[in-house]
Amino acid sequence: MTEPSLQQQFDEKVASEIAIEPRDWMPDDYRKTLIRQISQHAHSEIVGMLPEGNWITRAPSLRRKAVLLAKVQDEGGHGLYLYSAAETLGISRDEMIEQLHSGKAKYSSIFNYPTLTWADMGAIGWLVDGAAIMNQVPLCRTSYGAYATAMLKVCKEESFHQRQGYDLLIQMCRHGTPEQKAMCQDALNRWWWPSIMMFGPPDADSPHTQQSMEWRIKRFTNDELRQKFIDVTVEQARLIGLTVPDPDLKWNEATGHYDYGKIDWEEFWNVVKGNGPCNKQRLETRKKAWENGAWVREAASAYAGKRRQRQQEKNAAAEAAAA
Ligand code: BYC
Repeated sequence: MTEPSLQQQFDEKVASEIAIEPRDWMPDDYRKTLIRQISQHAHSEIVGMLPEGNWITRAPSLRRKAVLLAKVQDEGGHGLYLYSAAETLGISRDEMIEQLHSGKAKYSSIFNYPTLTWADMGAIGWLVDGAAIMNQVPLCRTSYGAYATAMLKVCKEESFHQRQGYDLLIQMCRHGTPEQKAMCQDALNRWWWPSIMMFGPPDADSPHTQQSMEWRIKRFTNDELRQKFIDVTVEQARLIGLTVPDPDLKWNEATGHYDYGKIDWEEFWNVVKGNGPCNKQRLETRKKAWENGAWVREAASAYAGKRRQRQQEKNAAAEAAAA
C-alpha cells in the first residue's frame, strides 16, 4: 500500500473516532507528538511524587498519613502506565529517563514549587489534581488507544486525590483554629497562579495545540480547560471560606464564565526553562533515586532472565517428551 492511502486511512479513523493502536500506521509527527506528551506526562507523575513525599513523615494523624502515602503510590503507578503507553510508540524507558535527567524532556511546571506547610497537601490535592482531572478526563477520549486506556484508570484515582485534598482543607477551614485557616489561605495564595499555569501557554502562544486538536490528541485547548477549571474552583473556594488571590476575578453574565486577571507568563517560562524555586533539587533527587535503584533493576532483570531460561528448558523438555 502506498503512503497517501495509509495517510487517508489514518485520517478516516481519526475522523470517525476509531482509536489508533500501536501497530497501526501513523504519521511520524503524530508519533513524535505523542511520545513528547506522554513521556512528559509520565515524568510529571514521577517528579510530582516529590513535593508530597516531603510531608509523609510529618502527616498529623495516622489516617492522613495513610491517605497521603496511598496517593503518592498512585502517582508512581500513573507514571509507570504512562511510560508503558509511550513505549508502545517505539521509545525505550531508558531513553525517556535519560531525556528527563539531561533536562531535555519537560515535566509539569507545578512541581517546581516548594511545599511549605501541611495545608499545601490540601492545596495540591484540590488544585493540582483538580487541574489534572480537568485536563485528563478529555484525554480518556484521546485518539491514541494506549494513552486513552491509561487515562481511564488514572482519572478514577485522580478523583480520590482531588477529594482528599479538598476534604483536608474543609476540615482545617471549618473546624480548625484561626491559624490553621490562615495556613489554608496562604496555601491557596501560593498555589493558585501556578495551578492555572499548568494548562500551558495561552492558545495564541501554544505551538502544538492546533495540530493536536486536528489529530484529536487534545479535545480542548489550553485556554478552554483553564476557563473550565477556574469556573468550578472559584465556587469551591467560596464554599470553604477562602479567597482566590485574584482581584480581577469577576463573574461575567454575558459569557457565563469568570473573567480573571493577567497570568504572569514570564514566571511560567522561567520555571519551564529550569529556573523555578525547586527545579534543580527535583532533578537531583530523581537522578539520585535512579542511581540508588540500579541494583534493584539489575536484580529484577537477572531474575527475569533466569525465569525465561527455566521456562525455555521446560518447553524443550516437554517437546522432547512429546516427540
Ligand atoms: N509545564 O504547545 P503547548 C499530575 C510546554 S501530573 C511544563 O501548549 P501541548 C499529578 C509544552 O510541553 C499531570 N511545560 O504544548 C502528579 C511545550 O514544550 P515542548 C501532568 C509545559 O503539549 C503528581 C510548550 O510548553 N499532566 O496530575 O500541546 C501529583 C508549548 O506548549 C507546560 C499532563 O502532563 C507545563 N505546565 O500542551 C499531583 C497532561 N505546559 O514539548 C498531580 C498531558 C506546556 O514543545 N499533557 N508546556 O518542548 C498535556 O495535556 C499537554 O502536553 C499540555 C501542553 C496541555 C500540558
